[in-house]
Amino acid sequence: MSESVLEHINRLRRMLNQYNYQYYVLDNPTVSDYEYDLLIEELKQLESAHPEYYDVNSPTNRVGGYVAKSFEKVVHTKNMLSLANSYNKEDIMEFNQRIVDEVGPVEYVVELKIDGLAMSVQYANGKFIRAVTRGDGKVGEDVTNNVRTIKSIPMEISYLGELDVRGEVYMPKSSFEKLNKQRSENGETLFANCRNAASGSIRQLDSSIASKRGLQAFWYHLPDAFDMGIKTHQNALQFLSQQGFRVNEERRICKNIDEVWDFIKLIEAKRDSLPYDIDGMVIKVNDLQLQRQLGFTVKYPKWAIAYKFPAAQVTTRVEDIFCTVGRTGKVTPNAKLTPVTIAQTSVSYATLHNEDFIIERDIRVSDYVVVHKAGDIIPEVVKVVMEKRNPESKKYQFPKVCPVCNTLLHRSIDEADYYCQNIECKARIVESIAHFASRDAMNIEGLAQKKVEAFHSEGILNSVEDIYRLKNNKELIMKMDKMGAKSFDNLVNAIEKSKSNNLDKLLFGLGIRQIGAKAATILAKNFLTMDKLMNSTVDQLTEINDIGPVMADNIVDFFAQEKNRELIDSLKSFNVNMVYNNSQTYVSFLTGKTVVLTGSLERLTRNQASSYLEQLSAKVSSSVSSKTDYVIYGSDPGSKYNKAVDLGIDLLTEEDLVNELLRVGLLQER
Ligand code: 1X8
Repeated sequence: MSESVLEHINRLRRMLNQYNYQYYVLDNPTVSDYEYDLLIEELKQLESAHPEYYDVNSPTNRVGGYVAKSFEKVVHTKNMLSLANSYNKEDIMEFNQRIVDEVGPVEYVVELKIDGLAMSVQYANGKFIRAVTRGDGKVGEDVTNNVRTIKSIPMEISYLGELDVRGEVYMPKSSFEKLNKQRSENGETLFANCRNAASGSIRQLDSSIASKRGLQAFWYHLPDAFDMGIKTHQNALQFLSQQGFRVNEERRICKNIDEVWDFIKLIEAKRDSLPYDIDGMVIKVNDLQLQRQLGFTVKYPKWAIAYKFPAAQVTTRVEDIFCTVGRTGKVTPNAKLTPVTIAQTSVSYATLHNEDFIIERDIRVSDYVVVHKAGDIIPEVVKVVMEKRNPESKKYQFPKVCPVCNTLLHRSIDEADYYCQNIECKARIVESIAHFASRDAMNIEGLAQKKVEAFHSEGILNSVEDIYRLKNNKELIMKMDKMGAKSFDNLVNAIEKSKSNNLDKLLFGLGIRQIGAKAATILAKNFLTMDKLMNSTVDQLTEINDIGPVMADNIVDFFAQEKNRELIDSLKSFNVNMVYNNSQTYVSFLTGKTVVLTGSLERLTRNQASSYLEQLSAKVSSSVSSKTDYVIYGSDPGSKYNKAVDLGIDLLTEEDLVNELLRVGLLQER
């Protein structure tokens, strides 16, 4: 008998699930990408011809595409625990002793502690139904649609009872490097480490983004194992493996605590060669009956502990201490170091933050210092190795005058930083101009720091407004820079283009103290024109959410200064745009959808609601039909509401709409 369509679809799904398992769990592909793609294509066509056989868990549905409005909160049926931490052999011995005192000598399972984000995945009737983040351990967020795109996670298992499996979603080092390379090419901010990248990917509302991030997962905990009749943790892991879950094989059963320590040392030595980041090890009592007996403290299980590797720290020498001056005039001390490698990158400089930081640690030129990466990214001096100090070294003297313009520096009593107060200081001018031209501000390509310095030295770039006069210096610029006519034209075009930037970019570019990109956007949206903002009062400013009194003071101060008002006038004379154009594209679950409004709304007028929906690129229609995607209703809705119910159209309240407008940033909280 020939196969029915449903049988055909099911056979393809089974094959593809099997191929996913072989590829992503066993790391052992059995078909070529080409064959795999052909089967996916065949399945896609059958599914689109037979929507009645749609299955959310189909292999075709693992590339994402679902765009969520937000993540639903979910209460964990069993708390997702965290573990007590330990940092050295003594801590581990103590942990063991407490257990021995209570239940006698035990066997341990020692596993790697994966540096990702903890996840619970849930199954019923052999099907994947939900994935929830750890959250605060009690309540997490439903990230099912993103987790579905991680192809090593089984969508079907043979166990038919309800199952809650816990583990870690992480980003392999190779995916992390690829992602950051891409982001760097696109001028996007880089992720600091694999964990942040994994967490940022899982928090994407559009699951097709998560699907492209190369995420992976390891599973290490089955909270119901004991109740399922499983005797040991090792057996629980084997059960998970048999069900198709990816379980880390780098683990060891240890008969006593010395074996535990040996295994820790062994893994620590090869930590860097693993294809994923780990931040330590986890030690668990193997016997589940004994785990029960040991129980919990208020916070942690008594039958497990995390061992944290020491953060990467390296000793090197301070060759010099020098200060840099930022655009606000702030003076920052830095250490020039003999280059060393920390966590795979070469480090030659470390920030010393401010005078107090140096005094507290008594850091001197020629000292040997221990350096680490704060938050695993910014190199920082931890301490001086006093035994190695040259007895003839002298305390570091913070400069009294600006290292760039020699003006006396100023430090307020309640501040840690020194400032150069000379507004003509070359460093301040160059930094301000470079900031104005930078990507998140006016985004003038070809006018980075080095160029600004060079033009400033030539005397053709002494202020922000001079940027718009650079085109009059064609000969000089081409000569000094060995720039071709084409490059010069590109620079001039980039400068011209910046004139039509939106108001928020200009506001950020002005470098008003404490006004970052986000505050600049809020100001632009609220005031719409430079003139209105320039003439605003502290009261008007603080009425806006997110604008505090300090920011408000800084804004009013900035525009009170004659030279700043002159700068704005001058920019106006060059036709730099001074108004906010709200033509930004907002992406929402309503984008591209046909929407009908009905009933009376409270927070928004009907016109406002329509206009906001149009800004989301939704089509607002006046009558309900089968083409309608959503009906948004207020109080006393009429026949349109009833028709929507009859047709099974999704209904939204005004509050749903307002929440979405808040989320995308079209509305601000009141
Ligand atoms: C967290 C982690 C655990 C394990 C691996 N990686 C983690 N990040 C493991 O048990 N192998 S356990 C754990 C926790 O309970 N908080």
